Amino acid sequence: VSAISFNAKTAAESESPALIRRVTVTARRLVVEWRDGEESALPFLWLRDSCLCPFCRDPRNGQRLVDAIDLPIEPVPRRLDLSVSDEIGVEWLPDGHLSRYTAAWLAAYDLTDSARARRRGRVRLWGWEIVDELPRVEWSEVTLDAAAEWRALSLFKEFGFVLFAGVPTESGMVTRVGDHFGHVRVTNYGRHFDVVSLPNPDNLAYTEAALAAHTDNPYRDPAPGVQLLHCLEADAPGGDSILVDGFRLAEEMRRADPAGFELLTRLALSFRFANATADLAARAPVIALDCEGQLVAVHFNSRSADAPDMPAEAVESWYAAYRRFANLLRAPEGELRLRLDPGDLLMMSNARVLHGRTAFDASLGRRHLQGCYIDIDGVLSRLRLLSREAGG
Ligand code: NM2
Ligand code: OGA
Ligand code: ZN
Ligand code: ZN
Repeated sequence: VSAISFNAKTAAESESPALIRRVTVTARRLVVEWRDGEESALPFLWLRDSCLCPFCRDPRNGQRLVDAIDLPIEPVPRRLDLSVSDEIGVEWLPDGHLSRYTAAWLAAYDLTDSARARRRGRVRLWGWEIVDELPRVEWSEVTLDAAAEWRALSLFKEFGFVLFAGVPTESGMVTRVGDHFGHVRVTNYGRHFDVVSLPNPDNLAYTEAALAAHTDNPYRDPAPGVQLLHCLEADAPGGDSILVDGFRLAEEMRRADPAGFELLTRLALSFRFANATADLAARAPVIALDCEGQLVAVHFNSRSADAPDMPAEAVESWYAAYRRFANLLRAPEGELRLRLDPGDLLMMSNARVLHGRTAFDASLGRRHLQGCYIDIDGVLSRLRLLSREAGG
Protein backbone atom coordinates (compact mmCIF):
# COMPACT_ATOMS: atom_id res chain seq x y z
CA VAL A 1 0.00 0.00 0.00
CA SER A 2 1.46 3.34 -0.93
CA ALA A 3 1.14 6.38 1.26
CA ILE A 4 -1.95 8.49 0.68
CA SER A 5 -1.86 11.94 2.15
CA PHE A 6 -4.66 14.28 3.05
CA ASN A 7 -4.27 17.95 3.82
CA ALA A 8 -6.18 18.84 6.92
CA LYS A 9 -8.61 21.73 6.93
CA THR A 10 -6.43 24.85 7.02
CA ALA A 11 -6.20 27.39 9.80
CA ALA A 12 -7.86 30.03 7.61
CA GLU A 13 -11.04 27.97 7.59
CA SER A 14 -11.36 27.93 11.38
CA GLU A 15 -11.00 30.48 14.17
CA SER A 16 -7.93 29.07 15.94
CA PRO A 17 -4.73 27.91 14.24
CA ALA A 18 -5.03 24.21 13.45
CA LEU A 19 -2.82 21.80 15.36
CA ILE A 20 -2.97 19.12 12.68
CA ARG A 21 -1.31 20.10 9.42
CA ARG A 22 -1.49 16.89 7.41
CA VAL A 23 -2.58 13.30 7.75
CA THR A 24 -0.93 10.49 5.80
CA VAL A 25 -1.94 6.84 5.60
CA THR A 26 0.82 4.23 5.29
CA ALA A 27 0.47 0.45 5.34
CA ARG A 28 -0.28 0.15 9.05
CA ARG A 29 -0.11 3.65 10.47
CA LEU A 30 -2.01 6.89 10.42
CA VAL A 31 0.71 9.54 10.36
CA VAL A 32 -0.30 12.87 11.85
CA GLU A 33 1.92 15.81 11.00
CA TRP A 34 1.54 18.50 13.63
CA ARG A 35 1.79 22.26 13.23
CA ASP A 36 5.21 22.29 14.90
CA GLY A 37 6.55 19.76 12.37
CA GLU A 38 6.48 16.78 14.75
CA GLU A 39 4.98 13.54 13.49
CA SER A 40 3.01 10.83 15.25
CA ALA A 41 2.67 7.43 13.60
CA LEU A 42 -0.34 5.72 15.13
CA PRO A 43 -1.04 2.03 14.47
CA PHE A 44 -4.48 1.32 12.97
CA LEU A 45 -5.13 -1.45 15.46
CA TRP A 46 -4.44 0.88 18.38
CA LEU A 47 -6.63 3.63 16.91
CA ARG A 48 -9.52 1.31 16.20
CA ASP A 49 -9.30 -0.17 19.68
CA SER A 50 -9.22 3.33 21.21
CA CYS A 51 -12.41 4.48 19.47
CA LEU A 52 -14.45 6.83 21.67
CA CYS A 53 -17.82 6.46 19.96
CA PRO A 54 -20.94 5.58 21.98
CA PHE A 55 -20.87 1.98 20.70
CA CYS A 56 -17.31 1.55 21.97
CA ARG A 57 -17.65 3.49 25.24
CA ASP A 58 -20.72 4.01 27.38
CA PRO A 59 -21.32 7.79 27.27
CA ARG A 60 -22.69 7.70 30.83
CA ASN A 61 -19.45 6.58 32.42
CA GLY A 62 -16.77 6.35 29.76
CA GLN A 63 -16.25 2.66 30.36
CA ARG A 64 -15.41 0.39 27.48
CA LEU A 65 -18.15 -1.73 25.97
CA VAL A 66 -15.93 -3.77 23.65
CA ASP A 67 -12.99 -6.02 24.19
CA ALA A 68 -9.98 -5.79 21.87
CA ILE A 69 -10.26 -9.51 21.12
CA ASP A 70 -13.65 -8.92 19.44
CA LEU A 71 -12.35 -6.30 17.01
CA PRO A 72 -11.25 -6.93 13.42
CA ILE A 73 -7.67 -8.26 13.46
CA GLU A 74 -6.41 -5.92 10.78
CA PRO A 75 -8.52 -2.77 10.66
CA VAL A 76 -7.66 -0.38 7.81
CA PRO A 77 -9.13 3.05 7.09
CA ARG A 78 -11.35 3.10 4.03
CA ARG A 79 -11.95 6.84 4.09
CA LEU A 80 -10.79 9.79 6.15
CA ASP A 81 -12.99 12.76 6.96
CA LEU A 82 -10.96 15.91 7.63
CA SER A 83 -13.78 18.38 7.11
CA VAL A 84 -13.72 19.53 10.72
CA SER A 85 -10.55 21.32 11.79
CA ASP A 86 -8.41 19.35 14.23
CA GLU A 87 -10.55 16.26 14.01
CA ILE A 88 -9.91 13.08 12.09
CA GLY A 89 -12.87 10.95 11.13
CA VAL A 90 -12.11 7.39 10.05
CA GLU A 91 -14.35 4.89 8.33
CA TRP A 92 -12.84 1.50 8.99
CA LEU A 93 -12.61 -1.65 6.90
CA PRO A 94 -13.78 -4.32 7.09
CA ASP A 95 -16.78 -3.45 9.30
CA GLY A 96 -17.59 0.16 8.27
CA HIS A 97 -17.22 1.37 11.88
CA LEU A 98 -16.94 5.16 12.24
CA SER A 99 -14.47 6.76 14.65
CA ARG A 100 -13.52 10.36 15.36
CA TYR A 101 -10.30 11.48 17.02
CA THR A 102 -9.74 15.06 18.15
CA ALA A 103 -6.29 16.67 18.01
CA ALA A 104 -6.45 17.12 21.77
CA TRP A 105 -7.09 13.41 22.31
CA LEU A 106 -4.37 12.40 19.83
CA ALA A 107 -1.87 14.73 21.49
CA ALA A 108 -2.75 13.47 24.96
CA TYR A 109 -2.41 9.78 24.02
CA ASP A 110 0.39 10.10 21.45
CA LEU A 111 2.95 7.29 21.40
CA THR A 112 6.14 9.23 20.68
CA ASP A 113 8.88 8.96 23.30
CA SER A 114 8.43 12.61 24.24
CA ALA A 115 4.65 12.25 24.66
CA ARG A 116 5.13 9.15 26.79
CA ALA A 117 7.72 10.94 28.96
CA ARG A 118 5.36 13.92 29.31
CA ARG A 119 2.62 11.59 30.58
CA ARG A 120 4.94 10.14 33.22
CA GLY A 121 5.30 13.70 34.46
CA ARG A 122 8.22 15.92 35.30
CA VAL A 123 10.48 14.46 37.96
CA ARG A 124 13.03 16.73 39.54
CA LEU A 125 15.90 14.83 41.15
CA TRP A 126 17.30 16.78 44.11
CA GLY A 127 19.94 16.91 46.84
CA TRP A 128 20.87 19.27 49.68
CA GLU A 129 20.83 22.23 47.27
CA ILE A 130 17.03 22.61 47.35
CA VAL A 131 17.20 23.64 51.02
CA ASP A 132 16.40 27.27 50.11
CA GLU A 133 13.61 26.42 47.67
CA LEU A 134 11.73 23.67 49.43
CA PRO A 135 8.47 22.36 47.96
CA ARG A 136 6.50 24.01 50.76
CA VAL A 137 2.87 25.16 50.89
CA GLU A 138 0.88 26.81 53.68
CA TRP A 139 -1.83 24.45 54.90
CA SER A 140 -4.32 27.32 55.26
CA GLU A 141 -3.99 28.03 51.52
CA VAL A 142 -4.63 24.40 50.66
CA THR A 143 -7.88 24.40 52.60
CA LEU A 144 -9.08 27.60 50.91
CA ASP A 145 -7.89 27.35 47.36
CA ALA A 146 -7.98 24.46 44.87
CA ALA A 147 -5.11 26.04 42.92
CA ALA A 148 -2.87 25.91 46.01
CA GLU A 149 -3.82 22.29 46.56
CA TRP A 150 -3.04 21.51 42.93
CA ARG A 151 0.33 23.22 43.33
CA ALA A 152 1.06 21.22 46.50
CA LEU A 153 0.27 17.88 44.86
CA SER A 154 2.21 18.81 41.71
CA LEU A 155 5.23 19.56 43.92
CA PHE A 156 4.71 16.25 45.70
CA LYS A 157 4.73 14.45 42.37
CA GLU A 158 7.76 16.30 41.06
CA PHE A 159 9.94 16.17 44.20
CA GLY A 160 8.52 13.08 45.91
CA PHE A 161 7.57 15.15 48.94
CA VAL A 162 5.87 18.33 50.01
CA LEU A 163 6.09 20.22 53.29
CA PHE A 164 2.84 21.68 54.61
CA ALA A 165 3.38 24.51 57.07
CA GLY A 166 0.93 25.68 59.70
CA VAL A 167 -1.05 22.46 60.11
CA PRO A 168 -2.89 22.84 63.45
CA THR A 169 -0.95 21.01 66.17
CA GLU A 170 -3.84 18.81 67.23
CA SER A 171 -3.58 15.12 67.87
CA GLY A 172 -5.09 13.16 64.95
CA MET A 173 -4.69 16.03 62.50
CA VAL A 174 -2.24 13.91 60.51
CA THR A 175 -5.03 11.45 59.65
CA ARG A 176 -7.34 14.33 58.68
CA VAL A 177 -4.69 15.44 56.18
CA GLY A 178 -4.12 11.84 55.10
CA ASP A 179 -7.82 11.25 54.48
CA HIS A 180 -8.06 14.51 52.58
CA PHE A 181 -5.54 13.30 49.99
CA GLY A 182 -6.24 9.58 50.09
CA HIS A 183 -7.29 6.85 52.47
CA VAL A 184 -5.42 6.28 55.70
CA ARG A 185 -4.06 2.76 55.86
CA VAL A 186 -4.64 1.14 59.25
CA THR A 187 -1.64 -0.97 60.26
CA ASN A 188 -0.44 -2.77 63.39
CA TYR A 189 0.80 0.69 64.46
CA GLY A 190 -2.79 2.00 64.35
CA ARG A 191 -4.51 4.61 62.19
CA HIS A 192 -1.79 6.97 63.30
CA PHE A 193 1.31 6.46 65.42
CA ASP A 194 3.12 8.67 67.89
CA VAL A 195 6.85 9.00 67.31
CA VAL A 196 8.11 9.67 70.84
CA SER A 197 10.82 8.18 72.98
CA LEU A 198 9.38 5.26 75.00
CA PRO A 199 10.88 3.33 77.92
CA ASN A 200 10.44 -0.11 76.36
CA PRO A 201 10.26 0.51 72.59
CA ASP A 202 9.15 -2.24 70.20
CA ASN A 203 10.58 -0.20 67.34
CA LEU A 204 13.81 1.83 67.22
CA ALA A 205 11.76 4.78 65.91
CA TYR A 206 10.37 5.06 69.46
CA THR A 207 13.75 5.94 71.01
CA GLU A 208 16.04 8.98 71.08
CA ALA A 209 18.43 7.31 68.67
CA ALA A 210 19.44 8.68 65.31
CA LEU A 211 17.65 6.96 62.42
CA ALA A 212 19.67 6.68 59.22
CA ALA A 213 17.72 7.55 56.09
CA HIS A 214 15.29 4.75 55.36
CA THR A 215 11.95 3.91 53.80
CA ASP A 216 9.22 2.74 56.17
CA ASN A 217 7.70 -0.70 56.48
CA PRO A 218 9.42 -2.61 53.67
CA TYR A 219 8.25 -5.69 55.63
CA ARG A 220 4.68 -4.94 54.54
CA ASP A 221 3.14 -6.13 51.26
CA PRO A 222 2.54 -3.75 49.67
CA ALA A 223 4.79 -1.25 51.47
CA PRO A 224 2.90 1.99 52.22
CA GLY A 225 3.11 4.36 49.24
CA VAL A 226 3.03 7.61 51.18
CA GLN A 227 4.04 8.59 54.70
CA LEU A 228 2.85 11.68 56.55
CA LEU A 229 4.77 12.98 59.57
CA HIS A 230 3.32 15.87 61.55
CA CYS A 231 5.46 17.71 64.07
CA LEU A 232 3.54 18.50 67.26
CA GLU A 233 6.43 19.30 69.61
CA ALA A 234 10.10 19.98 68.90
CA ASP A 235 11.70 21.30 72.11
CA ALA A 236 14.33 18.61 72.55
CA PRO A 237 17.79 19.41 71.26
CA GLY A 238 18.58 17.33 68.16
CA GLY A 239 16.02 15.36 66.23
CA ASP A 240 16.64 17.19 62.94
CA SER A 241 15.09 15.59 59.88
CA ILE A 242 17.02 14.17 56.94
CA LEU A 243 15.48 13.55 53.51
CA VAL A 244 17.21 11.79 50.64
CA ASP A 245 16.03 11.43 47.04
CA GLY A 246 16.35 7.68 46.52
CA PHE A 247 15.57 8.02 42.80
CA ARG A 248 18.43 10.44 42.24
CA LEU A 249 20.92 8.07 43.84
CA ALA A 250 19.44 5.02 42.14
CA GLU A 251 20.00 6.77 38.79
CA GLU A 252 23.54 7.60 39.89
CA MET A 253 24.07 3.96 40.81
CA ARG A 254 22.71 2.91 37.39
CA ARG A 255 25.29 5.17 35.71
CA ALA A 256 28.27 4.46 37.99
CA ASP A 257 27.86 0.71 38.48
CA PRO A 258 25.42 -0.83 35.98
CA ALA A 259 26.20 -4.39 37.07
CA GLY A 260 25.70 -3.55 40.77
CA PHE A 261 22.52 -1.68 39.93
CA GLU A 262 21.23 -4.71 38.08
CA LEU A 263 21.91 -6.95 41.09
CA LEU A 264 19.97 -4.62 43.38
CA THR A 265 17.00 -4.75 41.02
CA ARG A 266 17.11 -8.49 40.37
CA LEU A 267 17.71 -9.99 43.83
CA ALA A 268 15.15 -9.46 46.56
CA LEU A 269 16.01 -8.74 50.16
CA SER A 270 13.91 -10.14 53.02
CA PHE A 271 12.45 -7.64 55.46
CA ARG A 272 10.81 -8.48 58.77
CA PHE A 273 9.18 -6.87 61.76
CA ALA A 274 8.08 -8.97 64.72
CA ASN A 275 6.68 -8.04 68.11
CA ALA A 276 4.08 -9.57 70.44
CA THR A 277 1.14 -8.91 68.10
CA ALA A 278 2.58 -8.84 64.58
CA ASP A 279 5.00 -10.86 62.50
CA LEU A 280 5.33 -9.13 59.18
CA ALA A 281 7.63 -10.33 56.43
CA ALA A 282 8.00 -9.34 52.79
CA ARG A 283 10.57 -9.63 50.05
CA ALA A 284 11.49 -6.71 47.85
CA PRO A 285 14.48 -5.64 45.78
CA VAL A 286 16.42 -2.62 47.07
CA ILE A 287 15.68 -0.96 43.73
CA ALA A 288 12.41 -1.89 42.00
CA LEU A 289 11.91 -1.19 38.30
CA ASP A 290 8.85 -1.37 36.10
CA CYS A 291 8.82 -3.56 33.01
CA GLU A 292 10.38 -0.73 30.94
CA GLY A 293 13.26 -0.21 33.38
CA GLN A 294 11.88 2.96 34.99
CA LEU A 295 12.34 3.36 38.73
CA VAL A 296 9.33 2.33 40.78
CA ALA A 297 10.61 2.15 44.34
CA VAL A 298 13.56 2.02 46.67
CA HIS A 299 13.30 -0.30 49.70
CA PHE A 300 15.95 0.63 52.21
CA ASN A 301 15.72 -0.04 55.92
CA SER A 302 18.65 -1.79 57.56
CA ARG A 303 16.79 -2.00 60.89
CA SER A 304 14.19 -4.29 59.34
CA ALA A 305 16.42 -6.27 57.00
CA ASP A 306 16.29 -10.00 57.64
CA ALA A 307 19.14 -12.36 56.71
CA PRO A 308 19.28 -12.08 52.91
CA ASP A 309 17.66 -15.08 51.25
CA MET A 310 19.42 -15.33 47.90
CA PRO A 311 21.58 -17.83 46.02
CA ALA A 312 24.84 -18.22 47.96
CA GLU A 313 26.94 -17.55 44.87
CA ALA A 314 25.35 -14.10 44.50
CA VAL A 315 25.95 -12.98 48.08
CA GLU A 316 29.38 -11.32 47.84
CA SER A 317 28.61 -9.35 44.71
CA TRP A 318 25.19 -8.36 46.08
CA TYR A 319 26.79 -7.00 49.29
CA ALA A 320 29.34 -5.04 47.24
CA ALA A 321 26.50 -3.46 45.26
CA TYR A 322 24.49 -2.80 48.41
CA ARG A 323 27.47 -1.13 50.09
CA ARG A 324 28.05 1.08 47.08
CA PHE A 325 24.41 2.19 46.96
CA ALA A 326 24.25 2.69 50.75
CA ASN A 327 27.30 4.95 50.55
CA LEU A 328 25.62 7.02 47.85
CA LEU A 329 22.54 7.35 50.08
CA ARG A 330 24.74 8.53 52.96
CA ALA A 331 26.73 11.11 51.03
CA PRO A 332 26.16 14.61 52.47
CA GLU A 333 25.43 16.19 49.06
CA GLY A 334 22.33 14.02 48.78
CA GLU A 335 21.04 14.84 52.25
CA LEU A 336 18.46 17.53 52.76
CA ARG A 337 18.56 18.52 56.43
CA LEU A 338 15.61 20.33 57.98
CA ARG A 339 14.35 21.11 61.40
CA LEU A 340 10.60 20.55 61.62
CA ASP A 341 8.73 23.12 63.67
CA PRO A 342 5.44 22.38 65.39
CA GLY A 343 2.78 22.59 62.66
CA ASP A 344 5.07 21.32 59.89
CA LEU A 345 3.79 18.22 58.15
CA LEU A 346 5.91 16.25 55.70
CA MET A 347 4.09 14.20 53.08
CA MET A 348 6.58 11.87 51.38
CA SER A 349 6.55 9.21 48.73
CA ASN A 350 7.72 6.20 50.72
CA ALA A 351 8.71 4.62 47.41
CA ARG A 352 11.13 7.39 46.43
CA VAL A 353 12.17 9.55 49.37
CA LEU A 354 14.13 8.19 52.33
CA HIS A 355 13.77 9.93 55.67
CA GLY A 356 15.77 9.87 58.88
CA ARG A 357 16.57 11.95 61.91
CA THR A 358 19.50 12.87 64.12
CA ALA A 359 19.53 11.72 67.74
CA PHE A 360 17.75 13.90 70.31
CA ASP A 361 17.83 14.35 74.06
CA ALA A 362 14.39 13.80 75.57
CA SER A 363 15.63 14.73 79.06
CA LEU A 364 16.03 18.35 77.88
CA GLY A 365 12.73 18.82 76.05
CA ARG A 366 9.82 17.11 74.39
CA ARG A 367 9.75 15.84 70.82
CA HIS A 368 6.52 14.48 69.39
CA LEU A 369 5.66 13.59 65.81
CA GLN A 370 2.49 11.87 64.65
CA GLY A 371 2.52 9.81 61.50
CA CYS A 372 0.25 7.81 59.24
CA TYR A 373 0.38 6.02 55.92
CA ILE A 374 -1.79 6.44 52.84
CA ASP A 375 -1.72 4.83 49.41
CA ILE A 376 -0.37 6.73 46.42
CA ASP A 377 -3.33 6.02 44.12
CA GLY A 378 -5.64 8.28 46.13
CA VAL A 379 -3.14 11.12 46.00
CA LEU A 380 -2.70 10.87 42.24
CA SER A 381 -6.47 10.61 41.79
CA ARG A 382 -6.88 13.82 43.76
CA LEU A 383 -4.23 15.51 41.60
CA ARG A 384 -6.04 14.42 38.39
CA LEU A 385 -9.36 15.72 39.71
CA LEU A 386 -7.76 19.08 40.51
CA SER A 387 -6.09 19.14 37.08
CA ARG A 388 -9.52 18.58 35.51
CA GLU A 389 -10.89 21.61 37.36
CA ALA A 390 -7.88 23.64 36.23
CA GLY A 391 -8.72 22.56 32.67
CA GLY A 392 -5.32 20.90 32.34
N1 NM2 B 1 6.87 3.36 62.88
C1 NM2 B 1 7.19 4.71 63.34
O1 NM2 B 1 9.28 1.06 59.11
C2 NM2 B 1 9.64 1.16 60.29
O2 NM2 B 1 9.70 0.18 61.04
C3 NM2 B 1 9.98 2.52 60.77
C4 NM2 B 1 7.68 2.96 61.72
C5 NM2 B 1 7.04 2.44 64.00
C6 NM2 B 1 5.47 3.33 62.47
C7 NM2 B 1 9.17 2.96 61.95
C1 OGA C 1 9.74 6.94 61.74
C2 OGA C 1 10.76 7.95 61.50
C3 OGA C 1 11.50 10.16 61.88
C4 OGA C 1 11.64 11.12 63.01
O1 OGA C 1 9.04 7.07 62.73
O2 OGA C 1 9.64 6.01 60.91
O3 OGA C 1 11.50 7.78 60.59
O4 OGA C 1 11.97 12.26 62.70
N1 OGA C 1 10.77 9.02 62.26
O5 OGA C 1 11.46 10.76 64.16
ZN1 ZN D 1 -16.40 3.05 18.10
ZN1 ZN E 1 10.60 6.14 59.27
